[in-house]
Amino acid sequence: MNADIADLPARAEQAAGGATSLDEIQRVSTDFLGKKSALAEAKKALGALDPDARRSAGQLLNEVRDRIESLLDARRHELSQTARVAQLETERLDLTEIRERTRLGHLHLVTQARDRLEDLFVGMGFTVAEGPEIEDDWHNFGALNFAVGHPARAMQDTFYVNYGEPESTLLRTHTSPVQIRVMQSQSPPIYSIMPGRVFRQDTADATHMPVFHQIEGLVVDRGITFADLAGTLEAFTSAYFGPGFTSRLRPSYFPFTEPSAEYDIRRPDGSWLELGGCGMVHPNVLLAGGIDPEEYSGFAFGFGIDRLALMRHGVDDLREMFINDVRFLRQF
Ligand code: FA5
Repeated sequence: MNADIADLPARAEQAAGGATSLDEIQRVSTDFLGKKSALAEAKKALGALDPDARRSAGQLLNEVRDRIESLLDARRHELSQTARVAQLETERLDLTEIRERTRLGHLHLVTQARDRLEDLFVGMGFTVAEGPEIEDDWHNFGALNFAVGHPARAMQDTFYVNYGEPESTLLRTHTSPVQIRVMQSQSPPIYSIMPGRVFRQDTADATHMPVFHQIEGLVVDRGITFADLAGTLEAFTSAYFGPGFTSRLRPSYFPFTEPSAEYDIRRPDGSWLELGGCGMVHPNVLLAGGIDPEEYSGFAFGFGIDRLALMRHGVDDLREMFINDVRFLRQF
């Protein structure tokens, strides 16, 4: 019996080595240490031995059991480590893959254009001002020298808001009313730009939207002339569009500027597009803003931001920018 028993640890080690899971180790443990194991049988047989032989055989059995238990423990530990590594591996998240799937978007073309315009003019010493999108008739028309019933009002087909007297409250048709608010809130020198959203009953086509964006510019100081206006627009054109684009001023009419001009841009393909209006601030407008036209003069301009973005990126239809097809927007 002694030889068989002394052999048990080596056999148990071999069986444990072949086990590949904690369940299999449990089976090996039952085989070698359980009630029906050779060790248990040998223990039962101890009673038949004489006291001296029983003591030494008992000691051997205890040593064998301890060795088997510790080698099974060691193998259990090894297998649970391996299982943990395997579990970590299957639960691993590939974060690079997730980032790929949730690609970051970017600012809309018009917002990009607006930010860039602000940066350019702030760099030229202008401040940025804003006004309300819902305006009263006086700021949008009256203070800008549009006479009541004057056909010039029909140049900008207005959306009226059902508030107060009929046709007294409206969605602003241009950013020019912000000029009045700026003049009322500060005294010259004024060098400000006023970007914002405007509304007209225009049918959407390649160059028109019913909701669009303008950027207004207003300079009021002593001794401002038309040459300052032309020089500012020239500097702006080359800074914003870069080489290949030129601009021209074309005589025009706005009730709030005198003289007035249209500002057109020539695309690299040779075609022209009207981007905005400009002119010397009319004395009546300075007066409405609380400024003495005998002491100060100024110029103003108002450009369509959407059309600026259109030109800059070579898009040929304004509507493309607002359909919000990501395949289109992603290009910019
Ligand atoms: C004005 O709105 C004047 N307030 C501009 C101005 C300001 C003149 C200061 C003098 C001094 P106009 O209606 O032309 O002008 O519009 C100016 C620009 O807005 C146009 O040149 C064009 O670029 C843009 N625009 C006008 N209507 C639309 C539209 N429906 N969709 C997109 N852009 C438009």
